[in-house]
Amino acid sequence: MPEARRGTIAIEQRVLGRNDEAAQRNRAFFRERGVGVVNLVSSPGAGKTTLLERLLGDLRERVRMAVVVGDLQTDNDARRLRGKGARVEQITTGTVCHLEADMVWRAISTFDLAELDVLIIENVGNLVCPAGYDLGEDVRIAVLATTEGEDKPLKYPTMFKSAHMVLINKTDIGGVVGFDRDAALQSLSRVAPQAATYEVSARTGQGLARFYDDLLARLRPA
Ligand SMILES: Nc1nc2c(ncn2[C@@H]2O[C@H](COP(=O)(O)OP(=O)(O)O)[C@@H](O)[C@H]2O)c(=O)[nH]1
Ligand SMILES: [Mg+2]
Repeated sequence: MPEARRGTIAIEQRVLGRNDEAAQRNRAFFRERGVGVVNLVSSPGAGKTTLLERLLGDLRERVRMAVVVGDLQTDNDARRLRGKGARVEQITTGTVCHLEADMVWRAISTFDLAELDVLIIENVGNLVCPAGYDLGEDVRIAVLATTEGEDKPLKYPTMFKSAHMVLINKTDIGGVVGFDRDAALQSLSRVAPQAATYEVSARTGQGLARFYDDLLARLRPA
């Protein structure tokens, strides 16, 4: 292997190692305080914010929630999510294509965790970078929209392999865009057999009730 490439790999490993340490600190901190943490990942536009807009309303009587949302620029998503009873903090990453454990740590530094059951982190839209960055979450949810095509789990396996739950979103328009449901389910069972899969529409709410129950069960083990 060329010297320069070896050097790059060594730096990447150091960065990931530092992030893993910060993620372990986050995880211990949240566990001690009884806060369940979700890391929501997908490509841009798969429907993460739309899902959260609905979820915050649907679950507000059952759990006390807060959201940290990451984007390269703008606080558009935070503005969309405010006013639903949950505290919302936006992280703008500039040029960084994923959230890191330390960014989450800083974003929640003024949160009163005693008033919280669940923290949901909407990661930067990207099917590649966020996969390697543990944030200290309990549950990683990957969203795959029907509009992206059924082969994405095969093309971006690392993200799906690391997910506990996968949402196939935009099922309301799957027919129109020619989404091959069987092929998608097959891709997922090959690449991510560990993940529980849900077919949903964040637009209509279809399929979300079972997802909500399973998510809360994972976050608050009896
Ligand atoms: N038809 C349909 N559109 C959706 C659904 N979920 C999200 N969208 C649309 O997809 C676009 C991107 O959604 P957004 O929530 O911003 O995606 P994000 O980038 O993953 O946060 C918006 O125009 C949403 O209205 C869905 O279930 N069905
Ligand atoms: Mg969003």
